[in-house]
Amino acid sequence: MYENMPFVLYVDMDYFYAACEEARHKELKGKPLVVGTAPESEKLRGVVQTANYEARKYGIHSGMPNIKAFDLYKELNYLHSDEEHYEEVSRGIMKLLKESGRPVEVISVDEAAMDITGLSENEALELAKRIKSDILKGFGLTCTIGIGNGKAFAKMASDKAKPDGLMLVRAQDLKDFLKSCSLEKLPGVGAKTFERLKEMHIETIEQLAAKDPMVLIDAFGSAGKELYMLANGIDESKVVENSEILSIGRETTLKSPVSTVEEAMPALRDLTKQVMKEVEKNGFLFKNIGAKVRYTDFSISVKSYSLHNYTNSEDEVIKRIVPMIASLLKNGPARKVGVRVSHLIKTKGQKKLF
Ligand code: DCP
Ligand code: MG
Ligand code: MG
Repeated sequence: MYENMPFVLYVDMDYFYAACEEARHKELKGKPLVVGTAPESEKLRGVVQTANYEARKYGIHSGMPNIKAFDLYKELNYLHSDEEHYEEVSRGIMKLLKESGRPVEVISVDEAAMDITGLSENEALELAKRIKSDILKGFGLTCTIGIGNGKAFAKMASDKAKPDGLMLVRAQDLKDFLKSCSLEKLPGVGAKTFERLKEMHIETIEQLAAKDPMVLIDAFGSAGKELYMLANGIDESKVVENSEILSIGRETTLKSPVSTVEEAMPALRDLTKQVMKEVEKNGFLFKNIGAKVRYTDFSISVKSYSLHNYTNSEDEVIKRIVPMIASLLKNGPARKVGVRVSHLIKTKGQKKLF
């Protein structure tokens, strides 16, 4: 069974947004730091996007309201998130990984899987150490690398070894490794699935592995089969090479909060133009259009629309973005709006198609 599972090296950056900030604000290194959604002047109103490990010691974590984080630790250092900067750093890291010449799948802004099938375990460990040291030298950032047979298990190893870690799960140790991980660490087990499984009296990966797969398929459809396979140490999904740019987005703070899409139109047109400029520069086509608003209470909502065909049409973006923003504004006035395109493919040399 292992011959169908790629040997995978999985990189996940440590406390990524906050680490990017520490790298350019050296005075913050070693002090508890949170990066969050609200500007510094209104920091009690937003949400924690990530916390460095010093702040995590106080129980602060992603998704927690800032006000709670400051309750847990009053002297907390706080910075407003600068996602464009983190995306730029991310692209640099992904480029570095691709320089290995091996297939790299960019999974998220701070995660990537590399297919290292054919390498011995020792060669894989050597490569991982080199990558860790190159990322540290090049960007002043630490990461954790997991290595294993299958993307899912390499990712779980990286989770387990955090921060600044390196962990190889040998094929013969995979079953024991899975036993040592809690159920919610299995890729595909989100909060909802976790609750459903609990109702079915499945609380460990071992219990999931022993379940009749038909029962899981009845409850979760094809995702049930996937869960059963993963729990039994089988992950045949391939590392699919892609661009280091997963999406292109721009957002802007409005001069005053807007309640209707008409008021937001000048900003939306401008943002769309900026996004399209970047799309053209890279020779991309896209298939997904996303709208984002940040409300006056600093909560964020997003919506996205998937097209049937790839495009690079500005009109198409405007046509889809307007109803999405209008619908988001029904929940209240916004002080920030954003436009993003994703599911990108490269069409080098191709001009406008539509
Ligand atoms: N992020 C966010 N909102 C969340 C979770 C994450 O904006 N609720 C952003 C900030 C993170 C980045 O995504 O820095 C990467 O997410 P990870 O889950 O990989 O978490 P970190 O890299 O911050 O920490 P870790 O060291 O646990 O990987
Ligand atoms: Mg991370
Ligand atoms: Mg991550």
